[in-house]
Amino acid sequence: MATAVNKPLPIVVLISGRGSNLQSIIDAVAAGELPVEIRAVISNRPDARGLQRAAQAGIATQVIDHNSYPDRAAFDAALQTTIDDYRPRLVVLAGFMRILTPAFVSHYRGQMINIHPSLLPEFPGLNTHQRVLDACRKETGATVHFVTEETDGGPAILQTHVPVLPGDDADSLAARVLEQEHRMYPVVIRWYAEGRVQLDPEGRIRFDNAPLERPRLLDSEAGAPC
Ligand code: NHR
Ligand code: GAR
Repeated sequence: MATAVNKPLPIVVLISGRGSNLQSIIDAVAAGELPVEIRAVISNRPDARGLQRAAQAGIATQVIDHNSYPDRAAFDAALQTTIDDYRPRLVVLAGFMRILTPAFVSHYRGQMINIHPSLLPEFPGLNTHQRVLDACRKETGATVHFVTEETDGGPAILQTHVPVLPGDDADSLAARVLEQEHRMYPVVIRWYAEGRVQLDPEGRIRFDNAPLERPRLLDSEAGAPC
């Protein structure tokens, strides 16, 4: 009898720029570590470098330029139509820089995740690393969360802590956090593909069929102390 093989999870990735998080997903799929099929990469910016990364990997690309639409609702409607043509089961925001309307978010409820470069709920929004430095924090990190109406306010699935070091500027701190982001996103997408993580109807996360009281931590899973 043939061995049963689960179908890969179809996903669409939304980007606005460099696309290094997209690359970490492409690389994990290519390495056989992530049971997903990236159906398309969509950018709101025509010049996003991530579009070249996608094309290089043989993935379909689309540009929905927000400047071509009169308002957020019209942009989101066009984005939604384009995404749904690919029939994804998960939408992945990877450095996507446009706040999404409640109508769009509710269409993908429990099926859209974001990675944000701070320990949410601290430092949501833009210019994160400079604000962490200005607040003299000794620690920052990154968070993968379900997307809800509240920007960067959805329930957190996975966090990683990263030290702020003497002499850091926003660029050096961003680079240290980004290294962890590149480990985190493939892990969470795999959990989702395996059905291990989901958003329940009350807006709480279930992980391995139990309520998740606090975000998982990547380093504790790697066996590090604390
Ligand atoms: N949309 C909703 N509804 N909920 C979230 O949690 C979202 C979201 C859209 C994007 C990513 C987020 C981040 O990780 C994200 C999460 C952009 C802005 C922003 O202010 C804020 C948060 C995030 C992304 N964008 C400006 C705007 O007016 C535009 C900035 C620009 O184009 O450079 O949309 O940090
Ligand atoms: C990443 O650090 C991501 O967490 C952050 O932007 C960078 C995108 O890099 N996202 C946001 O700040 C969203 N507002 P990438 O394009 O190389 O993946």
